[in-house]
Parts: sequence; structure tokens; C-alpha cells
Amino acid sequence: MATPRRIVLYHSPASRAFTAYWMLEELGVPFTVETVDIRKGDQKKPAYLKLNPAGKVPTLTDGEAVVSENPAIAIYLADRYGYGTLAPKIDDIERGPYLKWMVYSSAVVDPVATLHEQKIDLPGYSFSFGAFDDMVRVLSGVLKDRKYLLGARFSAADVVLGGTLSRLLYQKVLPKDPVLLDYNSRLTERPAFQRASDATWPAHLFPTPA
Ligand SMILES: N[C@@H](CCC(=O)N[C@@H](CS)C(=O)NCC(=O)O)C(=O)O
Repeated sequence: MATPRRIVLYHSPASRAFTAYWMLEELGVPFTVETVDIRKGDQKKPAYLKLNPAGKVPTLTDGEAVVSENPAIAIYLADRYGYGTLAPKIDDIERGPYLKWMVYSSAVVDPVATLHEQKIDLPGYSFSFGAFDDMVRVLSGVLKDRKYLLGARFSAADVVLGGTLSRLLYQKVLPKDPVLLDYNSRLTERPAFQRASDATWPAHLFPTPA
């Protein structure tokens, strides 16, 4: 494992930044948190836009290195601090699927589910992220006979997909597919998930919907 530089996570409570927080907890590396409160508009302030011109959380700095976008943060951290454990090595046959699920989580699952939540269901053929029902079928299919995305082995791809899935199940955007619910239970039982959840998704502020 590389020696950690000074890692700072720019984060807002109850947001997609949960995924990066969970990733850091899985790795057990020391880090500090800078709160960028998206509900107060902190993400659009000039100092933050210098780090992440998209004006979104999360962003992570590791010494001089600056990374944003959850899958990129997870790949960066896993390669640097969990190479061979949370990240399959470059010549590992699972490296390809690992990267595929990272990208699929962000490029397909998140946008198509967010649109679905807004009651917008576009025809899959014309859009790069495809149709909502196809996304649910793909995930349920891959997870049907396996514990994690890569089989028995938990990886950073589960953090990226799981961070999105747990939020979508919590917000009742996804159907109660038993395969997805079981997978989510396995992930939410992890001590690192629970530490991240306790720290970033305070139940008294953001109660579980009835
Ligand atoms: N593609 C980004 C999405 C990040 C994102 O959507 N962040 C939201 C919070 S959940 C945000 O910062 N919203 C504030 C805004 O858009 O002004 C990632 O995966 O990191």
C-alpha cells in the first residue's frame, strides 16, 4: 500500500458523496472531511469550483492529486491503497469486469434511475444508458448467483454500485427485486458501510421514508 498523503474528502451530508466516504472507510486510510453543503450552495463557490468545475460533490484530494466522480475516486483509491484486495490487479482476469461495473454504475444505473424517479422512461434504443427495466434486469441477472459483482470477492466496484443501489432502494426508486435486496443487505451489514452511513446520513436529519 502506498503511504497516504493528506487525504481530504469534500463532502455533503445525505448525498452521493456517501460512496467516496464508504470507500475510504473500507480502506481504513486516515482522512479528513471538508463539508461542502450542497443545500447552502457551497458547491458553486469559486474556491470549490477550482477543485471541481462541475460544482458537485464528492471531490477528493490526496496531497496534490485532485479526483472527482465517484467511480474515478474509487478506482484511484483502490489502486493506490487497496491494489490486489479491493482492486483486482492489472493482469487479473477480473480487472475488465471490475472496470465495466464501475462505469456501468455511473453511466447507466444512476442516470436511468434518476430519470425514472422523475417519471421519465425513455426508449432504451436511443439513449446510451438504455431503459430502466433493462438496467434492473442486468443487475439482477449478474447478482443472481453470486455474493458480489466479482463473485465471492468484494471489491471497490461493489462500493460504487452499492452506494448507488442503497440510495435508490432507500428512496424507493428501484423495485423490490429479491436479488437486489439481498445484495444490498450484504453490503449494508458491512461495518465500513455502517460507519459511513452513521457519519454522513444522519437519521435524525434524513429519516428513512415510510
Ligand atoms: N457523477 C457524479 C455525481 C455527483 C452528484 O450528483 N452530486 C450531487 C449530490 S448527490 C451534487 O453535488 N449536487 C449539487 C449540484 O448539482 O449543485 C459522481 O458520481 O460523483
